[in-house]
Amino acid sequence: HHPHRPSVGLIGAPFCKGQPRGGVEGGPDLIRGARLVERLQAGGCAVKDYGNLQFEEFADDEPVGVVKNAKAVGSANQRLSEAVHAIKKDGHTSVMLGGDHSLAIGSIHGHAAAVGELSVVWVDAHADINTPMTTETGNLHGQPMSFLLRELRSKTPTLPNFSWIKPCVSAKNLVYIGLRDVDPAEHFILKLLGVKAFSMTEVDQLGISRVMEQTCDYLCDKVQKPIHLSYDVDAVDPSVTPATGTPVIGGLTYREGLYVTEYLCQTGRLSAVDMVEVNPLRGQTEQEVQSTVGTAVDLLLGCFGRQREGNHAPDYQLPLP
Ligand code: 4U7
Ligand code: MN
Ligand code: MN
Ligand code: MN
Repeated sequence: HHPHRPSVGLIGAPFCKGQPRGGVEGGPDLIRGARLVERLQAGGCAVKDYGNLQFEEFADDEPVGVVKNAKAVGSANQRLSEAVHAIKKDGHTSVMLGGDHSLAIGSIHGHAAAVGELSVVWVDAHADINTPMTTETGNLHGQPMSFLLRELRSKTPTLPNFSWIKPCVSAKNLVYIGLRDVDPAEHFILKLLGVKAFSMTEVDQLGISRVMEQTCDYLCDKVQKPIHLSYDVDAVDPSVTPATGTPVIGGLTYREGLYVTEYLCQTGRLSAVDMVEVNPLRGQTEQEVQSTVGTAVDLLLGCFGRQREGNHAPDYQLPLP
């Protein structure tokens, strides 16, 4: 492989209990089926596939207030956290294929356990920062950031199987891109903590290139922290990624979505990536599923050096006549 390209450690998390719709557990195998590994390798990346995690089932997973499936979500994320920790210790850039976005708890936790202080770029139509006290749906895929932020420690109860979680992200090290469906309590939290957020309004105002410039100016202080990119495919417009559980009109174009990944790649600090919320059962047609999965793969290739202008290996030699 090209020595300047990072090696990728791939982990599948076929998990759906952070939300009510079946199908999202099919994400990892579908994305692999679109030849992700082969295409990363063709681009010069070494890839180690750690396979799919298996998760414990709980017969007695009663709601805690309105919050659903806490035991299953807590346990799945503990396993994922250990897996991502191991992938980082093995020296790879971690790629977690979801599964629903509750999995960011384990992925970010395991990443932080391995590397220490990190920055999080959260690309999503949603802020996923409800606490178990503010959530209206009870779905844990709308809450992962509330368990990870140090500043929210005193605002989140300890759910069953969540006691292992240590909040490990500071509000000043978090940036949102693509927001357009934020609950009132979430909006309050973002303002309270002063979280940097580029909603679709800022994307319209500034254009995606200045959004990425400002994102990196904001995160890239003197200490060069590793970046965790948590990419929910519903950040991209549903005309491009329709096969997802909570589509919201007015999202990133394919080109804006891809630009985010290309820009973060060239910082050289991308250390872990989540690609979540691909749900084949939410596509109306085979074409809708293919468009969603194909976009997820393209976004991952963008994270690992694929350029739209083209690429060639450093040792490329023109064939002679
Ligand atoms: B996703 C929601 F109420 N905010 O809390 C909630 F609108 O991972 C949606 O970003 C959460 O897809 C969406 O359930 C979670 C709702
Ligand atoms: Mn999300
Ligand atoms: Mn979302
Ligand atoms: Mn969703």
